[in-house]
Amino acid sequence: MILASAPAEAKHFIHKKLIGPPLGLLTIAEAVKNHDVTVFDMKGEYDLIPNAPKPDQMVRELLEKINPDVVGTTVITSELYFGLDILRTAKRFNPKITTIAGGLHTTLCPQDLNIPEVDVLCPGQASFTFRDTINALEAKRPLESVKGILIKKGAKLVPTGTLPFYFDTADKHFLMPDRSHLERWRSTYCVGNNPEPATYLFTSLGCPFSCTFCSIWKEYDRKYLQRRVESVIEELKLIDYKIVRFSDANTIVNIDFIDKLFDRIAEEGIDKHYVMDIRADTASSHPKLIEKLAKGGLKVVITGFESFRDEELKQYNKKSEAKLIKQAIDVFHANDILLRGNYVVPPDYDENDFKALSEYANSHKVTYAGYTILTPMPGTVYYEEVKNRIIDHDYSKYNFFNSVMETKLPIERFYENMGKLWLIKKGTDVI
Ligand code: B12
Repeated sequence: MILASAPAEAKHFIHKKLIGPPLGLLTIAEAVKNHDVTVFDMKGEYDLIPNAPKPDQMVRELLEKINPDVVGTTVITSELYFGLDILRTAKRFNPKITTIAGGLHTTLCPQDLNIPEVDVLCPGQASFTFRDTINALEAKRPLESVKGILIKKGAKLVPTGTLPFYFDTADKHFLMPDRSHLERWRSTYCVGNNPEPATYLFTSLGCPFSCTFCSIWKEYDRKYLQRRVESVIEELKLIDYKIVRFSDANTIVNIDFIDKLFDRIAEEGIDKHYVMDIRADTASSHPKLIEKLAKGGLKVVITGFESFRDEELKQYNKKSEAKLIKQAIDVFHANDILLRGNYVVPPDYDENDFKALSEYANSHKVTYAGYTILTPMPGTVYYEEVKNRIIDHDYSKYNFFNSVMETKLPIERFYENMGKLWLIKKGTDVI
C-alpha cells in the first residue's frame, strides 16, 4: 500500500520485489541429496518470466514433469497462503504425495498450517528432521518414529516428541548449500542496476538481541549459532558469484570471528563484494574494524536505524541509542560503504511525527533509506502487545508495507506520508 500511495518519483525506490535465492531450500535439499531432488524457486521463476502461468498452473506443470513422492515448501508469514496453495495443488494432483511445510511461520505458528492437505510440519532448522522424514517414508516406517516433527492425524497436528539432541546447523551439523540447483534463476538475482547476480550465505543463525518486532530470535528460541571461519572460507571459495550477501540477522556479533574471517579472506585472495547487516552501535564502537572490512570487500551495509527517538528504541528493546545513528553513518560513509538505513514507522504517527522523522532523515541522509511500517508479525513480542488492536488478519499483507493496525491518521494520509519518506536519501538506485 505504501507503493500505491507514494509520489510518482518515489515509486522507483520502493522495492516491489526482494531479490535473493532460497537458502533454506538449498539447505534441506543438501540433507536429502542422495534422493532425486528438484529445487524450484517460484519467486525466481516470476522474475525470469513475468507472464509465467499462475501459481496453480505453474505448480501443476512442475508436478507433471517430475511426478514427485514428496512436495515441500518454505512458509514465512506473508507467503502462508501461497505455501498452503502449493501443498493443496500437490495433494489434489496426487493424493499419494506427502506434503511437508517448513520455515519461519511453520515454526512460530504451526496451527496456521493445519489444513487437510498438509501432512507433515518440520519446524525449526529442519534439515535433519526433513531427512529423517524422507528416510522413514522411503522405508515405509511410521512417521511417529521421526522426532521433532508434527504429523497430521485426523483434524489434529500431533507432535512426535522432542529431538534426541540439539542440531547445531551452523557448526557441527552445517550442510554446504549446492547453488547449482539455482542456475536457471541466476540472472534474476541481480539487485538494482548491478549486472552481477548476488547470492546469500550465512555466517550465523539466530540473534543475541531481542527486539520486540523481530521474528528471528523467536524462531531460534534466543539461540545464536556461529559458523567456523574455515567453513565460511570453504563456502566462499566454492561460490562463483561476485556479490555475497550475508544473510545473518547481524553479521558482526563476535568481533573476533569477523576479524579473523577478513584476515583469512585476504590471505586466500578471495575477491568478492560483500553486503552485511551491521548495527549502528557496532559500527560506532568499532570504526577500525569497519575500515578493515571495507578494504576486504564490504560494499553495502544495511542498518536497522528503526527510530530517531530513544523512547521508541527502548520500546522496541533495540538496546541502542539514537545518537549512534549519526556516528554509524559517519563511519560507513568515511569508508565509502553504501549504507541502507531502515526506519520503522509505528501506525500511531501523526503529521508532527512524520515531519520530525522527515527532518531527521533529511539531516542524516544515507545512500539508500528504507521506511517500513511497524508490523505485528505473529509470534513476536510486539504481536502479543498489540494483538487486540490488529484490524487486518490477512497475512499476505504482513510484509512491512501495509498497516494491519488502525492508524492515527486517516489511512490514505498515512500511506501518502510513508511514500514521501522514500525520497529522502542520497542514492539514485534501489536496493
Ligand atoms: C534470505 C532471505 C530472503 C530471501 C529468500 C527467502 C526464502 N524464501 O528463502 C528473499 C530475498 C527472497 C527474501 C524475501 C522476503 N523476505 Co526474507 N529473509 C531472508 C533472511 C535474510 C535469511 C533467511 C535464510 O536464508 N536463513 C538461513 C536458512 C538456512 O534458514 P531458513 O530459511 O529459516 O531455512 C531453514 C528452516 O526454516 C527450514 N526450512 C525452510 N524452508 C523449508 C522447507 C521445508 C519443506 C522444510 C522441511 C524446512 C524448511 O529448514 C531450513 C534449513 O535449516 C531472513 C532474515 C534472517 N536473518 O533469518 C529474512 C526473513 C525470513 N524475510 C522476511 C520477510 C518479511 C521477507 C519479505 C516478505 C520482505 C518483503 N517486504 O518483501 C520477502 C518475501 C518474499 C518471498 N517470496 O519469500 C522476514 C520474515 C518474517 C516473518 N515473520 O515471516 C525475515 C525473518 C526478515 C525479518 N527481519 O523479519 N527473504
